[in-house]
Amino acid sequence: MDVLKRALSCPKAELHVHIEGTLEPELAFALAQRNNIAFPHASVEALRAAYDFSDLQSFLDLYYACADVLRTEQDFSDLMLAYLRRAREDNVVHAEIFFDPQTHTPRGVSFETVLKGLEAGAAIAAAEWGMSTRLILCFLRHLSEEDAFATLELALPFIDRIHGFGLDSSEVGHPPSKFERVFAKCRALGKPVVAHAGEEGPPAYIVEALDLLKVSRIDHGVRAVEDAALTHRLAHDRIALTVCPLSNVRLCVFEKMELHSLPSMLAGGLCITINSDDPAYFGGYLGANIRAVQAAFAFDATTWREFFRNSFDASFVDEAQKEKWL
Ligand code: ES4
Ligand code: ZN
Repeated sequence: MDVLKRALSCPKAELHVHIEGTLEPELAFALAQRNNIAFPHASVEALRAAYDFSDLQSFLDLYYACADVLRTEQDFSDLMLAYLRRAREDNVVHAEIFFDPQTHTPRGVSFETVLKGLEAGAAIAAAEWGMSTRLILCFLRHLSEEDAFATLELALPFIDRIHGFGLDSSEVGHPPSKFERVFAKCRALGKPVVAHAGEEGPPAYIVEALDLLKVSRIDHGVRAVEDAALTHRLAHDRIALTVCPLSNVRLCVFEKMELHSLPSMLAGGLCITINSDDPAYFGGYLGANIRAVQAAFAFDATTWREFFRNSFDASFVDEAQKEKWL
């Protein structure tokens, strides 16, 4: 079997996927109709044609607007189940999935509705296909510290059902330091924390995420290689980086896949995992990311094995479960 086929068929974990970013245009239109919402796009094709982004913000504007069709527990359940059904085709056996409560609660959709719906979809995938999932609550960094604290309060009644916390949305101008106190509280609850850093933001934001937020993984981190001391530190401490190659190209972090920093990251000895981020918006799920990376870099079988081993190793499941997968 060739390297690509083996990489695609290998069991793997996905550690960086936003559930709201798995909303396919077809489902968005179906939910708009079901919920009697006037959706501001003429057709599925017209919506897809709008997926032409110039940077992170141009994507986020559309991503938050589309999320408005998600209203009921059933909607969130359908969204989760659709993602897991699709991820399974790429041999994902475990997924640690981000959700953004602040995208929903200001619209009058309760925290409980979001959480229960996502859990219902995940429960079906667990029963039907044996898929394993964890939910990671992400704070929107363009909003205030106060807003993040209020969201954490909303989560407290359900805290046993939330595995960890993350930080996403517009990076530049919203450094990790803004959320130092929020993350201290999350860690005091005994939860692992992660943060998007070094996607569009500078390597200094990765340093802040490590030093101030005390994250156990860095989401993206593709700009880490601009700082040799940071690269050495990440490699030495085996901090996993959840890299999302198609996302980085679609959001113009790199002009084309051939210019992605993955080879430099590998040369720097970094612990890399490959992920899909917002697969409905960026041209594909994990399998498509693997194909695009392989077309650009033709990595060998050992490198791919290492990426998938890293995905289990860096996951938040207990050691006994890891042993079964590794
Ligand atoms: C995101 Cl690609 C990306 N970056 C930051 N925040 C996000 N939320 C959803 N996708
Ligand atoms: Zn992301």
